[in-house]
Amino acid sequence: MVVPIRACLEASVVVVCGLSMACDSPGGTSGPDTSSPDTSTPDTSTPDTTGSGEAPTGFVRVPAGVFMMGSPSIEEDRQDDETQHEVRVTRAFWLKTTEVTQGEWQSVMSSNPSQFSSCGSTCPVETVSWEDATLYLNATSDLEGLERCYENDGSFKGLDCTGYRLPTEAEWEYAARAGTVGARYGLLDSIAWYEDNEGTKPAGMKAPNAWGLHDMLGNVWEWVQDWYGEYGGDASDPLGPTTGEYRVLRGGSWDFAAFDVRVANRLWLPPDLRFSANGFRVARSIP
Ligand SMILES: [Ca+2]
Ligand SMILES: [Ca+2]
Repeated sequence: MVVPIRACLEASVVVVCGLSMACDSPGGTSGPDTSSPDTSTPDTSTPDTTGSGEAPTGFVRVPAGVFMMGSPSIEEDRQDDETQHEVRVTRAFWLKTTEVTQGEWQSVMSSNPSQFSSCGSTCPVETVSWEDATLYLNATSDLEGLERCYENDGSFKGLDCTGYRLPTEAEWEYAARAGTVGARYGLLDSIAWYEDNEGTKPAGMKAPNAWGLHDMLGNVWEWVQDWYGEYGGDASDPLGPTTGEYRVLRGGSWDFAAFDVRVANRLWLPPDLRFSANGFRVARSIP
């Protein structure tokens, strides 16, 4: 019996699969999406009047809005934990246009944990855990005199914190979609580094989505704020489960097959796990 990578992803052996890259694509079922992306516009019935500050360098303002989180039952390669539900993002926020790079990490943390350090300073930092990411975020807030968004025990202060933080899972998917409703926000080969690469690539080389965000799909998986769990149904500004064992990652990466490189796809790993396909992206609530 052939065990598709999906089965690996759904089981706790995901780490083994990822580290060894022993799980191959089931083959023939998941070629790149060559259909035109759906570019329907988001629901604008709720005027976005939140947050008017100027975005930090390298960030874009993601407007408030409403979207369908998760994937429709007809979406090819969807998985059971992608139950569609309506999410209202009631406050605009800032999101970095690229993954955090090795150079950015080095300048704040005076180290570079990346396996692919030879890729260079513009490549995404990887081999960082969720916990490592929060240390970087607090350190970055300190450098700019901003409030730390993570307590010493790693707990999150919430969306009122005005320092640097991870995007929530809902914010991440909303931003990745940028108003689109399909599996991807563009043609996969145009927007993402995914399977069959030998490592990471410089951030920002592939085409961005409609909101100017690069590599939301591919290059490195991106840790998001939330604990992993079943979706709780329609919600406003959801933060995910209050506790858990695993943190969520989004977007797929350089070594994952096309069917895992979808905006609704969810991966979950222990918050202290470091792996060469995992990085993150920075968000900030707008003061
Ligand atoms: Ca990415
Ligand atoms: Ca998944």
